[in-house]
Amino acid sequence: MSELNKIAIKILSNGKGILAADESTATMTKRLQKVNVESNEKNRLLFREILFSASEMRNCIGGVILYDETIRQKTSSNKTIPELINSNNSLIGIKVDTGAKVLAGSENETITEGLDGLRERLKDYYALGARFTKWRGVYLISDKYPSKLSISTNAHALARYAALVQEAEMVPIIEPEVLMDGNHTANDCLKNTSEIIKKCFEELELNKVDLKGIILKPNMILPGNNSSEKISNEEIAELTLRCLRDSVPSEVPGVAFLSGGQTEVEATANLNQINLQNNTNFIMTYSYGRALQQEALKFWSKDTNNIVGTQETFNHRAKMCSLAAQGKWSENFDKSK
Ligand code: 5MM
Repeated sequence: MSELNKIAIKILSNGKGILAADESTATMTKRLQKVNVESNEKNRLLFREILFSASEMRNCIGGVILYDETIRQKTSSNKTIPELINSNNSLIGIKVDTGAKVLAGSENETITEGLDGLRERLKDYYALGARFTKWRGVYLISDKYPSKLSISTNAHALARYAALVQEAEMVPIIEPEVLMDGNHTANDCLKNTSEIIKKCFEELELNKVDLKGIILKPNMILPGNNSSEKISNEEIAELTLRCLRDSVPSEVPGVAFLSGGQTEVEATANLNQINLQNNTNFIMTYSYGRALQQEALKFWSKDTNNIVGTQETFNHRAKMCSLAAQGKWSENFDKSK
């Protein structure tokens, strides 16, 4: 087993998943302002430190994705944030893209940037304790999109990123996120997501990326959030598994889904069903941002001194996700809370 494969398995196995706490300052500011908390360096650190010190980190979170600001911060007890996360037997991840920018040649689509100087930045992050990284390509579905240009340029960037990350001895998370925005059907989502993922793997292979040493972070296959189509958890699981079986090479150790704007319970129920129906060899787990954090953020915003209550809220959600990653979740566990 290669070192990179060992890292990927350690992050994803035993009912663990990933906490995506890599919101850039702009995104974190929006999330804090929505709950009437001032966004400053101290508050961003405070909320994240509360989550990273919660007791279920040890059982449920195999890795945390951080943003550049956070990986350099120190806790109230003068530990570095990487030391705090590592003390829970969880690994450090870092977002290394510099964001989705307007794609020249397309009116509404984006290309994710950050390749310039990446080799040097990776050395710095490794020295700070990072052992895995994240890069997110963003795709739209509509009558015109995704364009061939967006599919091809984002796959190329993801593959060049992944090759550099493995050269730096870290595991790259490949995140091609097909947004839920729009009125498309689940079948449109299936067709487009499959094409996008296949193109990513074509480029990854061309760039000689070791597929045993990556983690795929895709969206689930869902109807658009403005679509009138309603489908069951079983159908979502069936379509998502069909997509991954057809487009992901079998060497890939695991898939960690993004929550993509689903509610906490939807993201949990769908992951649970995917595990119940899983007919692939891939580990199927979570790399959730909002679906792990938003309940805790709402709770904390009402009383920022209530650390215990905020941690209990986070612990509950992490436990539900961990059960779902093992196909052991039931909605009664969420109702009885
Ligand atoms: C945590 O949010 C990340 C986005 O941050 P920026 O937009 O500020 O770069 C995002 O990449 C996230 O990791 C994934 O989309 C998964 O998050 P959700 O909330 O969809 O599970």
